[in-house]
Amino acid sequence: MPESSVPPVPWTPTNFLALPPEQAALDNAAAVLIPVPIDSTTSYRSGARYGPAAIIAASTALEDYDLEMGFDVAELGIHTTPPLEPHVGDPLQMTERVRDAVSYYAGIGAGKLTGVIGGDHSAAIGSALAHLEHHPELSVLYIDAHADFRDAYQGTGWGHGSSARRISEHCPITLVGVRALAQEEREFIDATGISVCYWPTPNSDYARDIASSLGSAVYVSVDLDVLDPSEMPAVGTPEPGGMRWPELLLLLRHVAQERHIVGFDVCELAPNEGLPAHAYTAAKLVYKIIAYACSPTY
Ligand SMILES: [Mn+2]
Repeated sequence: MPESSVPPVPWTPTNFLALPPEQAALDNAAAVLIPVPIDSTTSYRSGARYGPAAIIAASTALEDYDLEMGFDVAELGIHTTPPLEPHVGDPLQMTERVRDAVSYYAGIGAGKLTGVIGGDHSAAIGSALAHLEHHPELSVLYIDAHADFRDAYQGTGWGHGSSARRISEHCPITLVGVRALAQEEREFIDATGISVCYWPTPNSDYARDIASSLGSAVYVSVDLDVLDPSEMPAVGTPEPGGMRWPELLLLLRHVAQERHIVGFDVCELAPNEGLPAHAYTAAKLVYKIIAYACSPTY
């Protein structure tokens, strides 16, 4: 159909927040989102490959105005790229693909907040290492029910069970929310002095103490299974005793205020394992990270 014959009726954009072209254009966007629909390295319940599409669909129902922060998040400008094509032959090659894609957007101009929407948590490796290329002082805040510190798992060192371990080989990392790990992971973490905030924590100042463990530039990696399964059951490996929504937001807002969040990922939504509310919760988390990291007020 020739363009001139398209009727001038309203169309719904298919990007995050369903933004009109002027707010979704790359040039003016403060944030870039890259959907990474992979779940090849999932070990229990698969389906995270459907997470990015479900999060973007749910985001179209979010209010652009953020009541907590008091500004319109859409006005920041958010560019959503097409989904990255999975490489299912080799997790290392997928990691390199994610790194190449994220590095391109993270390297544009004065620096746009660049986020990955997963997909299983193996996407964190390539995304974090891409930001390290642009911020040598980077440290990583890794929020997950699991330590992801196996040297290799189910035949690969580039899957979701090894993400934090691979990242830690290149830059400082702080684990938050951990409540399930293998003995070998516990021994390695204790021996190497990796910073961990196990969950639940008796420390009421956890947000302040975690922020102070991080360097000036921070990459935030969120496995949604850090949330309690009562709030977020739509994940590959739901683990009881998790963080509550307000506890997670308190931490993220505090880190955004005290440090510079340069990139992030939100991973492991398996939408078919939950209700529409759970995709909506995941979309709201992406939205809140953008609001906190790009707030014009601090
Ligand atoms: Mn996990």
